[in-house]
Amino acid sequence: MHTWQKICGVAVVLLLLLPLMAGCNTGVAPYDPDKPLGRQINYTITGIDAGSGEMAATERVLKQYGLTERNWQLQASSTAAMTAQLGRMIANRQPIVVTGWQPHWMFTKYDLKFLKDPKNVYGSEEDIHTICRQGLRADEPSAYTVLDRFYWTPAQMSDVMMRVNKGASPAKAADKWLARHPKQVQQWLSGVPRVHGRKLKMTYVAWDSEIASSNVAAALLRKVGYKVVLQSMEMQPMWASIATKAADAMTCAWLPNTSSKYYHDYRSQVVDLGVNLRGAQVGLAVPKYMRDIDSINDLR
Ligand code: PBE
Repeated sequence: MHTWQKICGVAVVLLLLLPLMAGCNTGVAPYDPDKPLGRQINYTITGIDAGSGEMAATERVLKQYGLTERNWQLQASSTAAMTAQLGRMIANRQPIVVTGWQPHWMFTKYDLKFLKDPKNVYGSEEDIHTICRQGLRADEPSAYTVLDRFYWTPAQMSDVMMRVNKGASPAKAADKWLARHPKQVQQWLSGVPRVHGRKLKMTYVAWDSEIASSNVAAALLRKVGYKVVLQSMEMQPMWASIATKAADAMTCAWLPNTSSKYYHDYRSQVVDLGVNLRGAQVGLAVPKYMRDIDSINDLR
């Protein structure tokens, strides 16, 4: 190939790439209240892992609010990718709509608001439940008791999440949190017989909130003497792991709404240990500088 042919080739490739590169966020203009929001963000809601309950609920939102027929779409990614994109957009006051939830550090770190949901598709407040396998009570009474007692507040969960967001490893953040809350730990462990290196497996989905709760519960069980293995997976396999007794417990069931599909499917094969956190919430969220966008209806 002649040099000029190579130069032409490179030029053509660059020309083709330019519009793509512009589309990659830096080219998005800052939020403009005078333009329809859909056009500014390509009618796209930035989502999380496709298997999560909130993604399923958001698909229902798109239909029930007539957004699907207006070309709105939900883009699946992951918690990490969604929060990274949120951070980038906020740095430039660009528009973005995400699948948000609370407790989560995104609401601590950024000025966000949930969009009103007049049709109540997401449901109002959620509780998070601990679920264990059948037979755990008889096989591992100490673990059963501690998991049954485990209960904390949204502020406490946020505290652990924030530290992980700032770079602490989840296991360290959990240990430190327990060290700072000796009274609560004492209540959880009081009268529980110690064990010596018995194995326990917990499963979870890598949502930041559940990374925090699973690691704190695991750290607590280690204090009792258990060797706890934590394994992250998608939502359906997580429920199946408890139902089939491949795993012993998880702390990730958002009810009555977000996890309802799997709760319903597996209810008869698992044990519900009840609430470990009250007052959680899911919904679409936007930065507060998108002042005139207050309700899901405002996306239309
Ligand atoms: N979440 C966080 C989960 C439950 C916990 C809201 C991302 C979901 O299933 O959507």
